[in-house]
Amino acid sequence: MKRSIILTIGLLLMLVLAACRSGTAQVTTTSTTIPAPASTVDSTTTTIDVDPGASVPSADMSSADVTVRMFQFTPTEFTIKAGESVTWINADRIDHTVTSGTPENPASDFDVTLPDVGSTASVSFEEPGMYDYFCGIHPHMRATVLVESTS
Ligand SMILES: [Cu+2]
Repeated sequence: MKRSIILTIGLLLMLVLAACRSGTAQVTTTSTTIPAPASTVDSTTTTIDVDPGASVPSADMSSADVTVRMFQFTPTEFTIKAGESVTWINADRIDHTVTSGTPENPASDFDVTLPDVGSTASVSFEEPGMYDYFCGIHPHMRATVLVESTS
């Protein structure tokens, strides 16, 4: 019986201690506002336009035969009949030229400059033949005009 009394007292003491502890314990309600994480920002609405054509909204590319864009003549081979002309349009924001021949073997048939975006130049071809040309500023830009006989 003695042992059970001690146990009971012990339990009572523990209960009292527990009651005291909970009584003195301060319940603090924290109202810290957690900012929304950055990951909730909707990144799908961000549109990156990589279309190089968008940089030239005003130039009418359809009026030209050959477009000079991204350091390339397009198409690289253009065929006309003798007496017709070829029109180039510059879709880049830098100067290009349309210079006859090749950098290694320049010709003197034509040499026109396309200053800045939207500029055009035309060359008429009277004699049938194959006319290589390049850009005098960027010699890796090369293309050809094929002039067919009218007969
Ligand atoms: Cu060029």
